[in-house]
Amino acid sequence: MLTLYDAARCPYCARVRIVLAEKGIEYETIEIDLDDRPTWIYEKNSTGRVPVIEEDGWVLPESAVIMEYLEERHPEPALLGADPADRALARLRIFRCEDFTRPYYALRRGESYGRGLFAEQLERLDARLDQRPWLSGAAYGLADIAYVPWVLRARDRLGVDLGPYPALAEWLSLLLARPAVAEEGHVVAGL
Ligand SMILES: N[C@@H](CCC(=O)N[C@@H](CS)C(=O)NCC(=O)O)C(=O)O
Repeated sequence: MLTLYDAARCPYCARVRIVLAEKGIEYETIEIDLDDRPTWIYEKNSTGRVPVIEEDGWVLPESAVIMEYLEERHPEPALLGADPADRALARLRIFRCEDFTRPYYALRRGESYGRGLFAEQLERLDARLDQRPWLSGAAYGLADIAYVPWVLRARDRLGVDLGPYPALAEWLSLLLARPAVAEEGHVVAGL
């Protein structure tokens, strides 16, 4: 049985929860209190951060690495495209996701420049999604899952209006039609 060291409010954990749900992988959750982390979590991950997964005593941190591990260990349903170019593009998007999340955190911290910087990132994402329906390439996959936790939290926790970004809003509604992502919507609603 796989164990996920998890925190409901953590968007990085959300990535892993969504992949686990998409693939129908059974797992147990150990909820970590981010305001009062147990010291033993440093034995699982030297940074003390979640998510971490554990299987038979083998531990793996880092959401992007965990997503790819789950994809390789449980290839069905596929969340990386068959075409190497699509796979590379999805990895590039995930690799550069911090360009998107840094402004999100600036906005969340209430920095004066946060709103403008995050709006720029939303515009970029919207323009991309206007050209192709998925961040992962020809089909829904890991890159979409990598971004959606922050988009959901921006909309539902920070009150960001997605109206000015129609392609992004459409992408989000397609994602929310998937039970794995809808479940994450409920998690965010309960935060
Ligand atoms: N690069 C890590 C980031 C994980 C991360 O920052 N998790 C946050 C919760 S959302 C955390 O554990 N924060 C505790 C801390 O920074 O001390 C990943 O992708 O898994």
